[in-house]
Amino acid sequence: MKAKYLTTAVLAAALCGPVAAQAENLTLYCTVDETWCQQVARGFEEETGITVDMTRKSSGEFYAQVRAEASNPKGDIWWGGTGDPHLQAAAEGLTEEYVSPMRPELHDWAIRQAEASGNRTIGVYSGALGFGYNKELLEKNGLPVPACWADLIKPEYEGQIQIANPNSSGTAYTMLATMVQLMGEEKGFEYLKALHKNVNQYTKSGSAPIKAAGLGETTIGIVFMHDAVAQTVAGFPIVTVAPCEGTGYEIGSQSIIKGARNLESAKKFYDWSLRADVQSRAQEANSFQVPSNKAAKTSDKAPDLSTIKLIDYDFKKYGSSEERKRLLTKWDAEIGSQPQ
Ligand code: S7P
Repeated sequence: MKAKYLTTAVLAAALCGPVAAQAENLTLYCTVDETWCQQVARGFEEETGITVDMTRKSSGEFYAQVRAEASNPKGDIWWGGTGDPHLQAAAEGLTEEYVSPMRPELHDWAIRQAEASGNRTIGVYSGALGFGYNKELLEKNGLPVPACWADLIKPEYEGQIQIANPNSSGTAYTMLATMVQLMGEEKGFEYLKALHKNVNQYTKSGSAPIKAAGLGETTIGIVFMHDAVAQTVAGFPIVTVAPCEGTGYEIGSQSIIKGARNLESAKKFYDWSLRADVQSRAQEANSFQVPSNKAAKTSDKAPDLSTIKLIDYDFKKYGSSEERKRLLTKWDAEIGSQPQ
């Protein structure tokens, strides 16, 4: 009888062949420029054989999506985007704790981001906020060259400026938090109200305003300086400005989503993206942020953060759930909803 069962089992194995290894997958929520998102998704896939399903959205949009999906997570890792919404997600328990073995290779600013979040996020790159202008349009419209934040609220720039909406965009939230820190809350909001008169459009994505400036659809775009440099490198007549009063900056971050279905793949991607050789390739995707791995190559086109007047940006405070919600609600009520 026993022999008969064995024979049946051997026959079944012969008919079905070896048990197929289960395919590994990763659902990647990506918040940098599309070209860089594609580069990391395909690069990781090629190196590991893990199939990557990547979607690109802005920082505030993915924060809202991760929150909405919390009871049934669909994403595994949220990679890139300004640090503030990653910190907010960490504080709200939407992301997993993870201590990467890559940490000793990283700059202190990247590790501080991890420490501020109870190890639920970590710095991948850094970049300063500023603006860029289309020098041909500026000349054509007979406008003076802007050098400071104060210039952007002058009446001659009415309708000439684009910036994103801080609810969807991490770049624009960095601008909002920067003004509050640079000028104090009252004066910062007065400044944003004055700027409102000169804004022709609040876009969804943070880098859209400088892409529009490159195409001649607006004269000035308030963006991260590396996004303005990317347009110059792509051949558009864009000049990048580090505002004379000083400026804020971002620690672009990554987080593993709480309840990730492909947790091991997410950890592999997390460690992989912190590698020096992987980060050195960002410039090939026309992305000029400063990498968090100390041995990664920073492009000579990247804005040199050591020569830019940077404020002492309080990431913990402006990435906290209460402060981010409070400032965004105030911006909606006092600026976004107001006629221009
Ligand atoms: O384009 C790169 C970059 O500026 O985009 C990220 C940004 O947060 C995503 O766009 P949103 O402003 O639309 O959220 C930055 O982290 C990154 O440097």
